[in-house]
Amino acid sequence: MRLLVRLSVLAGLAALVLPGQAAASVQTLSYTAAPITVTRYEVARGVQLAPSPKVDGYVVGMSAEVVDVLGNPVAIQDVMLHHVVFAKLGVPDYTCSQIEDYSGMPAPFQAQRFYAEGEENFSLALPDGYGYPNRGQDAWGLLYMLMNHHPHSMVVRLRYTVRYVTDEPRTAVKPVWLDIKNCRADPVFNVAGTGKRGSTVFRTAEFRIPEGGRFVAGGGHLHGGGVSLDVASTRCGSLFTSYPTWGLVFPRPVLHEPGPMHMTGFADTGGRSVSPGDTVRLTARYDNTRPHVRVMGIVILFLAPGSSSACASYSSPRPAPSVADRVTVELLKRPGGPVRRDLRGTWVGDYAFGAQRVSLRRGATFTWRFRGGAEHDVTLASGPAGFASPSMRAGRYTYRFTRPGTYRLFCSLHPARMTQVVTVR
Ligand SMILES: [Cu+2]
Repeated sequence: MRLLVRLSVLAGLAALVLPGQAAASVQTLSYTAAPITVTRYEVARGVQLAPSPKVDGYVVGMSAEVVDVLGNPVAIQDVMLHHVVFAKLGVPDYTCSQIEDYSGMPAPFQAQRFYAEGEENFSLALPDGYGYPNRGQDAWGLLYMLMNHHPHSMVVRLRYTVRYVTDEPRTAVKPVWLDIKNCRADPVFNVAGTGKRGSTVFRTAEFRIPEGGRFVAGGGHLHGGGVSLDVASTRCGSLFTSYPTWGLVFPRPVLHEPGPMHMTGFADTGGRSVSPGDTVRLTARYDNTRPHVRVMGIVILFLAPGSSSACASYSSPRPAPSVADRVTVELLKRPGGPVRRDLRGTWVGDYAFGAQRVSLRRGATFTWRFRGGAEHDVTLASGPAGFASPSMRAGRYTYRFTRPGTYRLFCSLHPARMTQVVTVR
């Protein structure tokens, strides 16, 4: 929901876009969004208007990257693209518009998510004959999250390529975004990582699709520790499974657990059948032998509405086995001050934790009270069990420490400034 609210801010600005010119059939259009400053070792999040094709046509492919002010690509070792989400402003999102409290929301609170990318470098390529319809007067917004791995600030821009068809009829597709919260919250969860060797955990979310047709393309997004993402329907079983490939060369210091360098997708002219009223179930599976915090499970599918065909056995090839680097997320700042024994809680203010060194008995409950102007969170960097609070300005978050050991904690948005260590004895 937060994503939609943020994008809605842009809807009022949509009138600023300028008309362009018509051109030949399949074009490769390149756009660059406004500069973004990412401060040292920190995360930049925000929304921007995204320049878009100014004639009617169809989007048939898309990709995005981070560039510097001169237009040169920026390596992940410098500034990492956590994610960017593109949405069409003022148009209802396919999934969100099905939830009960959505129709009552004012029109600006509507934006249709149609493309997203992260560390896995997903590029959209619809199969021949299909396209995502776009009108010249449509306005796009983008929501970004970037992370700077350097001890100095950097200014970067998002550059994206749109493959666009203008004078050729295409079968229109609708983007269907599925995640483990399906519009009810930020799609983030935490894996404790306390299971036996080889154990996994999964989260599911179900969506009742209001119309039939065929999914003709899709891609997935998992974080570090991800095993698979599956989309299945009650009628046909598995429609698509996305698998990660590991091996990103990651910068030091490690500020978060590396994500996959690739996730498998599909593009399938024949499509994968759904019927009106089918329950589509998303399952995000993660390793449970180590903690994995603030992880996601997202699939974006492209639906060609129409009559549904018979079920088939849909293939989702697994990539060659690969292994992720076992990294330990470091604390960039050593927690200071006296060790406070058996505290019940502390405050989280702007760029500091109240008590930075805490010793607790096993089984103790601890509460963080958030206050201040900026959003913060408490997130496990390393320790016996994974947990993290939502990012928030106000409110409280409570966790019960049931496993002894040393919990190194930080604010995932300000890892160089906000750290805490909790020793559980
Ligand atoms: Cu913070």
